[in-house]
Amino acid sequence: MARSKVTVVGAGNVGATTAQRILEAGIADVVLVDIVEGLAQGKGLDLAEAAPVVGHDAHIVGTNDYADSAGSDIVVVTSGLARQPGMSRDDLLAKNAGIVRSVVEQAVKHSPDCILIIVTNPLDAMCHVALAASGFPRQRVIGMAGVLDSARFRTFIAQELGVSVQDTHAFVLGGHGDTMVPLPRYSTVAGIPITELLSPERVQALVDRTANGGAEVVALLKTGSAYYAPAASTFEMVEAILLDRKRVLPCAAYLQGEYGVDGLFVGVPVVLGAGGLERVIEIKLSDDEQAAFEASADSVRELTTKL
Ligand code: NAI
Ligand code: 2OP
Repeated sequence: MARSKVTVVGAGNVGATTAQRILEAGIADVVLVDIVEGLAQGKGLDLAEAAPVVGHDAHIVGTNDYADSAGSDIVVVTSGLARQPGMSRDDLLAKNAGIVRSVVEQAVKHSPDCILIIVTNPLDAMCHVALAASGFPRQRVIGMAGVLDSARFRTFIAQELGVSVQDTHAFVLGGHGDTMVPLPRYSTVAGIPITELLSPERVQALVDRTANGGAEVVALLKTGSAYYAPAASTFEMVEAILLDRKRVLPCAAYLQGEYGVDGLFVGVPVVLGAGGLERVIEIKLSDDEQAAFEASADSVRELTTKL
């Protein structure tokens, strides 16, 4: 059976690390595309030369030409500018919208049946750009943010309680921004809500740290933003789709009435499988949670209006 094919656009930190994870899992051949001459080719060659040591047979091509990406099952879009210290995700809006639009137009020309996973920030707004530029149904345009935000929440819960990250589950809804909505009630350690295990003050501290998780890494790195956890999160979505795992993951999805929101990308739990976004899962929110979710949706709407 032929291996699946995944194109990763943007051979920067997130893109190249995502390519590495896909290759090392051996689940797809990867085409790495960048606009900078030689960058994707150089990283592609380097990744290919790691294969004998790692022991996988997946192929990697680095290129500036979308023709090489033809027939991809998934196209991951990471191209764009990353946040610098003091720069909000929203500052990136205009520049990255132009990049995402042109990348998606070129990619879907060669892979009309692909599933698009958008990573470029500001995430929810870039998903709108990709949906419009591709003309795809919502099942095939999905944004990566919730997996990352939940992973951060899980890390902090595990560190706080001295338990394995494996036994933590966390729920984060809303846009990928400062208004994201971590849901402590649905965040658990081996099924026990963290609200039973931690004081309200400690829960709030972890929630705040999660909402600022991206900025915390930017402030430390000073020259860019996080990429190991973002790449691992993107990989989890790629794997769920390629292996038709029906994983329930928080993703940016184009809502059509769910959670009382229509015509907007917002982070919600979805089922990811071979069909892409196969189902949106609606959970009952308390009045406070619904209000926070709506405030987060409003901030996404504000950005998309600027587009
Ligand atoms: P990076 O600067 O390391 O890589 C971006 C790459 O995109 C560069 O290699 C650049 O040459 C390339 N690029 C720019 N314009 C292009 C075009 N028109 N066509 C093809 N390639 C082009 O940045 P990094 O750290 O990889 O981040 C990438 C994006 O992902 C940023 O917008 C960042 O904010 C976002 N991000 C989103 C996350 C999320 O949770 N959704 C998490 C982490 C990053
Ligand atoms: C992050 O959350 C920058 O959105 C990126 O790390």
